[in-house]
Amino acid sequence: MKLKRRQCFSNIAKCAFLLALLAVLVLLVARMWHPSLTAPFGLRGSPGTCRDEGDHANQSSVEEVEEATNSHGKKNDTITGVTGLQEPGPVKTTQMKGRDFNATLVHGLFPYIINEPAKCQGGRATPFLVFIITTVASEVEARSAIRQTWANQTLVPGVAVLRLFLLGKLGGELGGSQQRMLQEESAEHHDIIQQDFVESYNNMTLKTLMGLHWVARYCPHAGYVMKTDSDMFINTEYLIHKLLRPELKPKTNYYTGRIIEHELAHRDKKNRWYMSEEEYGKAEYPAFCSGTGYVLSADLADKILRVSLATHIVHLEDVHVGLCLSQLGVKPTKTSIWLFNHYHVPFTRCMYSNLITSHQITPKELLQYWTRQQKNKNICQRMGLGNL
Ligand SMILES: *[C@@H]1O[C@H](CO)[C@@H](O)[C@H](O)[C@H]1NC(C)=O
Ligand SMILES: *[C@@H]1O[C@H](CO)[C@@H](O)[C@H](O)[C@H]1NC(C)=O
Ligand SMILES: *[C@@H]1O[C@H](CO)[C@@H](O)[C@H](O)[C@H]1NC(C)=O
Ligand SMILES: *[C@@H]1O[C@H](CO)[C@@H](O)[C@H](O)[C@H]1NC(C)=O
Ligand SMILES: CC(=O)N[C@H]1CO[C@H](CO)[C@@H](O)[C@@H]1O
Repeated sequence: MKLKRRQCFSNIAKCAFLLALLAVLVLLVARMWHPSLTAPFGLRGSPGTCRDEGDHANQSSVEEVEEATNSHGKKNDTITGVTGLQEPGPVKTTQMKGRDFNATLVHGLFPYIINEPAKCQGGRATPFLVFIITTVASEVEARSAIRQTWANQTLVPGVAVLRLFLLGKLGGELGGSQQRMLQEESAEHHDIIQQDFVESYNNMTLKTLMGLHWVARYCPHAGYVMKTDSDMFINTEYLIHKLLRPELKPKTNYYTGRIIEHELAHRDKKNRWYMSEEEYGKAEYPAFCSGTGYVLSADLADKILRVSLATHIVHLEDVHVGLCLSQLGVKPTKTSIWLFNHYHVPFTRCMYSNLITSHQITPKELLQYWTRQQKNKNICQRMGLGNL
């Protein structure tokens, strides 16, 4: 009797598990064919989003918002929620012509306020992978969670990983006190770099270029660079062992991530991704990888910087990097559609063992997901879900 009941329960459990798996599969497949079907994945959480969904009859449709969310992986309300960040205003095109080219290559576009010039020569092996992570001073909790999880520099045995958080500078009184805290955090962790430009959404490209300058100048022999944000889950082991593979000769001119193709420049001033014709004249962007997480072979850091200096800087950082690379003739490399996700993938330990990025992750979620995924990663690999 006892045995029977247990059997019965275990059958129910099996059934439920299979059904759940099936449901997830169906959703994923549906998403692939018709992204808007599963909009809630991309549009979870924040109050701003609910409002969008509530009266979207007269606003941008959920599909439009989702599409916008997907194209760059950021909702238009995320940035205004961040304390101290200036809201997007009119963008002044940052002209690079007329700058001292050589001096800029050496010193960076702006003076460093916090730098870690010797971090790459720390005595350990040449870094295989450098994470450059955009963040703002107030995101203390996110940086702490990231240090303990995917950007742990000693996570992968035998593979040297470096982590750098990228920051601009906040003005005002709040900026002053945050700056002091940031200096302390930097003294403790040695993983922060900051340049003297205004911390704002419009200056996101300057942040990425700071990270690329750091790699080109202080760590030119690194293998790869991954640019990502502070609200991401990254499966570092998958990225290193299954995609980049340290046992192979490092690639050059390599660029990959969530590829966005045939994206039109938004000409509506109210759009979060508004792009004036002065800033970018053509209708369509060349293929680029979503700024939520893209990987470059480290040789591209210097090349992108040089192209940026020779032309001008477009304020959408992922578009800018894509533009520079298209000028260099470097096309994004296609990978499995499941690896780089610019939306929040619903958590299952096996799903997260077989992806590289998932977006809109709170620090609390990151710690939870990480612990659960790490405990189960070997089981999930054996289940052979790697090709999903
Ligand atoms: C910049 O450096 C290159 C090579 O090092 C040199 O040929 C060139 O004259 C320099 N340009 C200026 C403006 O200093
Ligand atoms: C980083 O990972 C190593 C190996 O798993 C672990 O021993 C260490 O505690 C981790 N560091 C942090 C800051 O969590
Ligand atoms: C950065 O952004 C602010 C606000 O959007 C702008 O005023 C400033 O000119 C930008 N550039 C620099 C170098 O700070
Ligand atoms: C976000 O979108 C809403 C409506 O879709 C708009 O009113 C608001 O100005 C936008 N905010 C930003 C920062 O672009
Ligand atoms: C309140 C609001 O946003 N109203 C707008 C609804 O849409 C029409 C047509 O696009 C606009 O003219 C209204 O201003």
